[in-house]
Amino acid sequence: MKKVFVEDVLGMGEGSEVELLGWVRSRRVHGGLVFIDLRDSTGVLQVAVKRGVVDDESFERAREVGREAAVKVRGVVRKDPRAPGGVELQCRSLEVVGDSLDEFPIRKGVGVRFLFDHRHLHLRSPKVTAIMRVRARLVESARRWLREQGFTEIHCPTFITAAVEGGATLFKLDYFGKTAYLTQSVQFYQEAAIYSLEKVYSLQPSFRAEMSRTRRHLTEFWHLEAEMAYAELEDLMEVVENLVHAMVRGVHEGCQRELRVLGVELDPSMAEPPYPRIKYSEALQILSNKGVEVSWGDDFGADEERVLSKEFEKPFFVTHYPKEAKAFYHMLDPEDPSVCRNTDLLAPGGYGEIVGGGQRIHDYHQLLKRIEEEGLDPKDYEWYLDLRKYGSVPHSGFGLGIERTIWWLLKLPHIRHAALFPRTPARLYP
Ligand code: NSS
Repeated sequence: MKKVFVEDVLGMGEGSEVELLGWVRSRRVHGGLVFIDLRDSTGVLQVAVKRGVVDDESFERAREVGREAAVKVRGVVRKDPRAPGGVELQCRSLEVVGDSLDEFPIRKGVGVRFLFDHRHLHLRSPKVTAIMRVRARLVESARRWLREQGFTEIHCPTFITAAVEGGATLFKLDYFGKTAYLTQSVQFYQEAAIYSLEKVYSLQPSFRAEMSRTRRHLTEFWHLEAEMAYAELEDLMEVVENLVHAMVRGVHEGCQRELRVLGVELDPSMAEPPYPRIKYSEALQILSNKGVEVSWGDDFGADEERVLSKEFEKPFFVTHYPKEAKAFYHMLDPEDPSVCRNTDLLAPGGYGEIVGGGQRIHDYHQLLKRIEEEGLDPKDYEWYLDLRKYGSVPHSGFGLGIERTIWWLLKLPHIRHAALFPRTPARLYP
């Protein structure tokens, strides 16, 4: 008999005979009748095991089987309005493929810390499964869109020797007696690659040694970054808004079932371009009107971004941050060199930054000056400076946090729910 999935069974006619392989999500015994909720990668199905209908061994196995044991079930499909999904499987035989040796530790009512201590088992929950499916679809949609726009995917190193986003958040490690770090962003490697490939993107982990215990920080996150030759800030914003829209549409089209499981209503029109564009100075004004004072020159933290982004219905760009708020590589605005031609994309409704990027300094002398002004050693950035010596062109790029984006789209209580095995200052296990 051909193995079928729960999803297939839900669409089958009365009387079909099937064999399913799955796990026992729960089991209820009512005298001569045992109900098993059978879970596989596609959903949950109620299986009714009745004494007399199945052989005695199968009935005993069903009565005794532990939660999360793996089982093989043969049976007949019956429509039953009382069953979840309107369909029930009437069991003909049940075999245990892999029993549960102990009581499955995940139970209703255990706390969040317990769930993440047992993340390796928690992953079996239909909600986590749904989040991981959304994540896969989100990434797939991004890749497809970037490929269609002529971007080439590249893969960059993780061991590095100098900071991209400031020394304070570098993870330091010993590299055969030399000091090395884990990358915060592959941006500089992408900047090297645009001189041959012109439009590139990467999707790989970035690392930040940030002790911030917020709902939106991980120490390891998946970073979707892209870089384009001959692109200025305005071109970049267009790419970002169209990409985000394509990602949201992809999830909406491909994940209806998952969104239902998660109880999330996703309206792709809220991500339809164009997105509002405001300058940092205007953002300060909005914040001030809301009673939040930020001194000129300070970057926004989680609190400021929460207040600011509650004022918007769509994602929105904040541009032209003061140079002291941002990294040295940002191009200064020729009309007002106290600010950069950079942008952050903030998600509405209190979520805040999901993308950071902008136009890069492409002039050798200006870049050298900014490195020196920031007190950095030009020797550490020799190869990066070299790129400005040979046919340098205006260029721009950005980085989008995959977990941040999922956190926003699915309205998760904390970013850690968006990662299979999250890494935060307090969590390195499992
Ligand atoms: O620091 S960023 O704002 N910008 C960069 O790293 C640039 N070098 C990217 C580029 O232009 N190629 O980080 C970009 C995004 C940010 O908007 C977040 O969505 C995400 O990366 N990010 C994080 N996600 C989770 N946890 C942490 N700690 C984190 N830091 C950044």
